[in-house]
Amino acid sequence: MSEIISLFIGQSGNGVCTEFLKLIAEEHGLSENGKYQGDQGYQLENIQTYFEEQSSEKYISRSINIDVNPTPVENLQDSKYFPLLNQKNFIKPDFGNGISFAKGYYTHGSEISNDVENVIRKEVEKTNKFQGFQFIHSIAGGTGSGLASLLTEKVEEEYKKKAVYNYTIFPFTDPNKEKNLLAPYNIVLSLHYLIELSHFTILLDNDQLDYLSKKKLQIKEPDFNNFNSIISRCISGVTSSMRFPGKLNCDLNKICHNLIFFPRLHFVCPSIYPTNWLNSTGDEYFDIEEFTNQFLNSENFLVYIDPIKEKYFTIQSIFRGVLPIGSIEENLYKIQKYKQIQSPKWMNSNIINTAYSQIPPTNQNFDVTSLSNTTAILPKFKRLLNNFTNYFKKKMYMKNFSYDGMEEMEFLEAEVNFRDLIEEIQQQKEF
Ligand SMILES: Nc1nc2c(ncn2[C@@H]2O[C@H](COP(=O)(O)OP(=O)(O)OP(=O)(O)O)[C@@H](O)[C@H]2O)c(=O)[nH]1
Ligand SMILES: [Mg+2]
Repeated sequence: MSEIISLFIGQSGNGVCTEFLKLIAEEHGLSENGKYQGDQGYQLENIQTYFEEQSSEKYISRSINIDVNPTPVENLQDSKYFPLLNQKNFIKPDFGNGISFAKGYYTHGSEISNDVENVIRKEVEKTNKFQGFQFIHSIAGGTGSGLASLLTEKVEEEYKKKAVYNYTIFPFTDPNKEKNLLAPYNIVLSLHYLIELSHFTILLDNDQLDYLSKKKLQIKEPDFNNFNSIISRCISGVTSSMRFPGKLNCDLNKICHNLIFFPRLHFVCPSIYPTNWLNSTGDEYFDIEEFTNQFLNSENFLVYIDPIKEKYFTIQSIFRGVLPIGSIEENLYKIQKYKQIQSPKWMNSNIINTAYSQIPPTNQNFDVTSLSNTTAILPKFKRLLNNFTNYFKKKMYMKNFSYDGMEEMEFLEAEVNFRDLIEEIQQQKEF
């Protein structure tokens, strides 16, 4: 039993919270009021991962909900599963939106970080075998960028050796769909912190979530709830093998160990399959080869990438359901042997790690969530750096940051650090 504390930050983070809670409550057999009503022993075995038992078979989630504009946290009340949230862990002062990284990190951060740290400490004290923190946030706005960076820094300092990982949402590429003009700065300033502090960062983007909702889930006009339910399925998939019985189970530290060779190169691209799960139980036609190849298919990624000519450092795949493990392993072996995926020359031949949970997601027979550490992220990173540099060389909107005490030097450092990271990944691609 090892517990994970979730920090949902800003509008996006709290948006994901609703969908995530619904999903994991169902998986563990909890009613809307947190009462256990399931009938499968495995549901309770590791329920402690995300839930605390308050009284006999009554549970509450290990979550902390934070925003400086109280509306997203207050909107959680609309969720059927609201009673499962710990309202003592709501931090929702009314400062208006953050907008800039500087407000989130400095101005609002200094006002509320003590309160948040106290709440975190109390949550950690209630654990027996604490494994780490999962942050869920976007990095386009001020709160999800600045405040989430500050809190990532605080927990990394205080809880050394515990896993610190971030589910990080990138905005739409189309500037007309992104209301926050400061997003190009907020994104790179956050990445500067995530490079140094996050143990692994799982990249998500709204362009690709929109694509998946339309093409795979056949939703004509998807909204954030649809995006957030896809994200939640990924989070649940990542931790499924530590929550449910199976083979080769792995906890967060093991996933991190399997995926990350160079501490700075920890930005991983998630994929899930089947991605059309709303319309299918996934059992109409099951071809093991087709199934195991799916993590190479760019259509199943939750971040827009084109992995075809790219290199993979490592892949962690977590399979769910009663599956022919021998055939899967054999097929993965063939994929590597016949070089269907390329990796840097220094890598050993086995770059795909697997974990198996016998329990599939609710209403589904099988599923696989994969995390790929790949150079395919380069075009996206280069574009983000370019957007930042275009702004910065003209010193656009700098007053929004200097007003909250941020100096130009910090922008320069962030730019250099992010450029270095891109070069480090590029070098690996050429190896
Ligand atoms: N996937 C997803 N994206 C969202 C959601 N809500 C907002 N976004 C996107 O996230 C970005 C803005 O981030 P927000 O989470 O609204 O910002 P914030 O962290 O609250 O920061 P401030 O409001 O500036 O203080 C924009 O690109 C939005 O399109 C959501 O529920 N899910
Ligand atoms: Mg906000």
